[in-house]
Amino acid sequence: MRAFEVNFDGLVGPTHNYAGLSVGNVASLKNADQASNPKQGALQGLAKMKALSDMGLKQAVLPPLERPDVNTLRLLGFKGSDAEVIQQASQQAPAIYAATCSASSMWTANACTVSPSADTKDAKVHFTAANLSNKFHRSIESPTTSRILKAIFSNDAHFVHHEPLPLGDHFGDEGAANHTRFCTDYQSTGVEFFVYGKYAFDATKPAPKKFPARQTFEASQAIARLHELSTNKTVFAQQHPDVIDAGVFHNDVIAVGNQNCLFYHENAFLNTEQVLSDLQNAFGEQPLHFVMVPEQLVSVKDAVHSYLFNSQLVTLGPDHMAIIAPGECHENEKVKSYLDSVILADNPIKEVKIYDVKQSMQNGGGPACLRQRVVLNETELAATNHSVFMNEQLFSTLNNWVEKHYRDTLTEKDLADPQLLEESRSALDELTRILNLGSVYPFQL
Ligand code: SUG
Repeated sequence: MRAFEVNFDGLVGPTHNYAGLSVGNVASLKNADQASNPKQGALQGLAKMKALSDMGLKQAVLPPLERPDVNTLRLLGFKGSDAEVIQQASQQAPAIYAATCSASSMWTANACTVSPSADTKDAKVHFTAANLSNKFHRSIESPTTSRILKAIFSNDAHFVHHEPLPLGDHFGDEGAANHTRFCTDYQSTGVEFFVYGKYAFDATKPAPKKFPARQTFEASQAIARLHELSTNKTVFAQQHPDVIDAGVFHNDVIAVGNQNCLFYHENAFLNTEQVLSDLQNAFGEQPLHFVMVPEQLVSVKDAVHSYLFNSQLVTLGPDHMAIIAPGECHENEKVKSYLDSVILADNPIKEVKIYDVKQSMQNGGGPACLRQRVVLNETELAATNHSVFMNEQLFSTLNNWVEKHYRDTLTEKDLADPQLLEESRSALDELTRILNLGSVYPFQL
């Protein structure tokens, strides 16, 4: 049976803002306190989704979360009506309040890790929502994310949903940002590749010194166990601690893989030779294409600033892949000339397509952060909620919905306006009807 890769992109939420919440993420800190434009952010994301759908790829949308998260603020002791909770929290604890306003769920690469049915022992698609333990503003995402995933993939004959791993640094899990799958074609059993930043239970092992490693080895192993993956088709690799310290807070900022191709920076991994040989051994006889970008051509610094590797690598035909890259890659001469040359070299990458996702980029989220890849066969596709799939009609409905509900500027001061919560709730209420999700948000339960 045929299977397809479906990209589930996160819709930028109505509270999208720049609060400098992510230590270790260079763009997030650099743009802290700038005014954001949620409307433009959402429209940029929708345009990218529509472009991929027009290329013949399967494209779907994941909705944003309810923000500000007044339920979390209540757990922290703020009381009264929603407006009173917002007023007290924004005045007494502005940093905590900002964290509860983040629209960070737009980066759906971090929503969960998914293993397709071709890889799992029970031949079902397995989902584990990421606990995102390392950053407070992200650690509050998983309860609603889980409800949304269950509303889209609701048929338990095909889909298994696991609880997020236990919260805390030991099992820090950032979802698919540190997970890649290699396969000959999407329906075949693949090799699942897990990249971690440190060992939580062994302090003698190498680890970054300046910035946090968000994903642990032990968390990656737990996901592989939960998803019932074959050990001979699973590869674990450590990210180079020095690149984490240079601002590579997820592996998808320094490497991206698709089918038989790994596009990666020379300094991405510790023990690179071993990693490549483990991948090839697990993959079997067919050769993998290892497209390595040397430091001499594109430095880690340029990679972090341009987000070259946070591109999507998509298959448009046999031996024909395209890199979906952010506009920033064409603003950097070295990166641009690398991209001009890679499509002429002997590898499956034949095209480069550039999209403007600047609103998200300014918080450290490129094209690949904005999407979660879910491989589904024809039966599983038929069992998925179809209202979330991109087409002409949904594109136009969602553009109108954004125009109707979103603001075109947000500053820290605006976040404290209780009216923003009302606007956000009425937008999300309408969205759950458009996407046929039922009740998924705390205000609807
Ligand atoms: O977790 N930025 C996100 C960016 C996530 C990118 N995702 C992937 N690489 N897959 C993060 O650091 C910044 C929010 C702020 O500062 O307002 C933020 O959360």
